[in-house]
Amino acid sequence: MNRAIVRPPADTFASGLTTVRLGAPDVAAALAQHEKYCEALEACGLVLTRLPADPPYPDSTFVEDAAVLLPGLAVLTRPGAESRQGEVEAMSAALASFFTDFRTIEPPGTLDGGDVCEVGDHFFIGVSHRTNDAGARQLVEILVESGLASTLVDVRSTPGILHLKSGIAWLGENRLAAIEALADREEFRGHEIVRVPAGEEYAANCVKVNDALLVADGFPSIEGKLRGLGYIVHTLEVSEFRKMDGGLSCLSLRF
Ligand code: CIR
Repeated sequence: MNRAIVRPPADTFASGLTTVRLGAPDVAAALAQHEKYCEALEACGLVLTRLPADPPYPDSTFVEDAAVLLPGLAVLTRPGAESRQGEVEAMSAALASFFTDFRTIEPPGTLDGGDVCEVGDHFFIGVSHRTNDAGARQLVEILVESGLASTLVDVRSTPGILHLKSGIAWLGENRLAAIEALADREEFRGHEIVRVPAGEEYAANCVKVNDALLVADGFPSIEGKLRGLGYIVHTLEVSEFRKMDGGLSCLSLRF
């Protein structure tokens, strides 16, 4: 992985979608947190494409949801929230600098990138309140064409998570971080699970970038557990994005 696409929050950020009741985000603080996030990605060796803020789309800083990037192939999603579907056009234009081969998720399918968890050459695809069965199955077909296998994971009745990756993250090799509500799921059998302690669920959305692991700041148990496993952990404050149901992975498309 050597590149990432990011987009800062727009001044309309606070009017985006949210289900958590943590109050309105402070846009200036969100911008500062976003800048630190970008610097951390750069420190991990990534070259960033920094897209401009996109005020008509308050959730557009969560770039991960608009595309799924595979080796040599970009899949343009069809976000499950109608207010976000227009984000894909600008992402398609940005990706045209790096990809020539594109596929799209077509109606009635919906799919958010936040529901797609790459685990080496296997993919877990969350069926959620954003990604429907039709969208997930379209992605399965696209992955098959690329010689990649996948497993659907229905998270619609898992409380407290918007997307699959709100609750699990790939930590490299055969290892996943997972919240308790997902840790024992049949779909993950055969993987080593690092259980995210109750009360620290938000930190399950961590991001492995080359040798480093980006983890949300303020979750000392899971941070200690991950350091104990030998990870080089960089903690980042993302409180303002949390207020809008977003986490570390959603803020970049890495490839
Ligand atoms: C939304 O509800 O769509 C945004 N407020 C948050 C999206 C977070 N994205 C992600 O977890 N991949």
